[in-house]
Amino acid sequence: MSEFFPNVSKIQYEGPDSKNPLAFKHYNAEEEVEGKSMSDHLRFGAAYWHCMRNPLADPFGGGTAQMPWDDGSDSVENAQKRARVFFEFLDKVGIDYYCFHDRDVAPELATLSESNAALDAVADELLRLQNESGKKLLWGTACLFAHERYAMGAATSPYPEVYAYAGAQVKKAMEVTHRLGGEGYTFWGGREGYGSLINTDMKRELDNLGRFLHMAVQWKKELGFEGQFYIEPKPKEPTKHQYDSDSAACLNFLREYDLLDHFKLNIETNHAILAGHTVEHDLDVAASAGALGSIDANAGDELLGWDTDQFPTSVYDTTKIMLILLKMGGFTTGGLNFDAKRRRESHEPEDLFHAHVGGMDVFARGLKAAAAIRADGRLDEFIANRYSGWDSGLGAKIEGGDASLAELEAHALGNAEPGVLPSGRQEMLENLLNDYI
Ligand code: XLS
Ligand code: NI
Ligand code: NI
Repeated sequence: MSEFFPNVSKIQYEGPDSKNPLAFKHYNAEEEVEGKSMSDHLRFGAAYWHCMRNPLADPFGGGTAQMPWDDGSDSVENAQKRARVFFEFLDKVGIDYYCFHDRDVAPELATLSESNAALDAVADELLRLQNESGKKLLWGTACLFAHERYAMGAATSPYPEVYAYAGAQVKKAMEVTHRLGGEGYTFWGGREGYGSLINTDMKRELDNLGRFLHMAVQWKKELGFEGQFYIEPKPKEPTKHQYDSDSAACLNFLREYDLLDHFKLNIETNHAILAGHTVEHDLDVAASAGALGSIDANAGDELLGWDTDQFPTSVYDTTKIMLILLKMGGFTTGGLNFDAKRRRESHEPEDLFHAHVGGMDVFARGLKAAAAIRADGRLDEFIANRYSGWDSGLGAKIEGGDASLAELEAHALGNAEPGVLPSGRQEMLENLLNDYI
């Protein structure tokens, strides 16, 4: 069998003292943390679009990525070959899951039926590769943003013909995801938003988006697809204002359109930051609503300020993410999908490995640090103490829902000023975190 990455062998765990750049120093798939293996905690996924299709272009220059296996054509054979390259990559890097868009894995051809047929043919090859390797599909999705027909939106387009095309694409992408045993299906509304309100009927667009997602729920039942639906928030880019701008906006939309029972959120680190939040904020908002489903693991660049989709490298960030995940009890259907691309300068196939190995190691460190912080217990204890006033007396009465403003007034009138409050100890707790990082 010919190898597409002849210079890279299967990545092994060599421990923290290893100097081998293509070895794990911290990610040891079988090692148990809090009674579960690292691979079960982290459920890593690789993004087909970035690994196999991203040419690494930027606004000032074309792609640099070396893809010697790719003949650049729109043929089904070329697409199937790419799938084989991808599965060799998954095998060598030790990632169990992957995610794709319909148009990453298969070409968009002259008509919808030709595109569907190509997608089916590539799905056959993906299924064969999955069966051979044991790799699994974390989630599938439809690309409803690249083609010019979607320039003004897909499920929020002013034009019903475009809406229908988007519906057809989602129907097919869900069917293929189901056929491949996908554990989830993601909706990312790349063009669902607006550039200017001056030409936009926002209420109508949102109502139509709600209808679209209800149709997807209906089709899911008909298909017998039991995977989890996700919505992925992002505040801007490509549109100026995207409807799914952050966790809170998504949750509000899902509640308003009676869809909350059917969806969870797929939170992407860099998108949360673009929304003006930390990723832990958006994760916490989703988790508090019982709707944290999956994570698109990447990082942004504070000095650039767009969706740079970099690989995660900060142990501090991954520790905070893992603290939230462990507190939630871990993923069920979701995982940590590296929705990240190499820099334009990292154009060699080998760089794909360096990028993912680093991302996996930094999450393993975050997992170990978070578990150690939880075992130490002082952070949780501090927070529990800080809010302990709510556990009895006045606090418990308020939280029990039986207090009125008149009672609060009576309490405040009958008691002295709350006085000097205990310190929030932010710096002490930040130091505690750093003790484990
Ligand atoms: C783009 C999004 C996209 C989704 C899938 O910014 O992150 O890659 O994850 O459509
Ligand atoms: Ni994403
Ligand atoms: Ni992104």
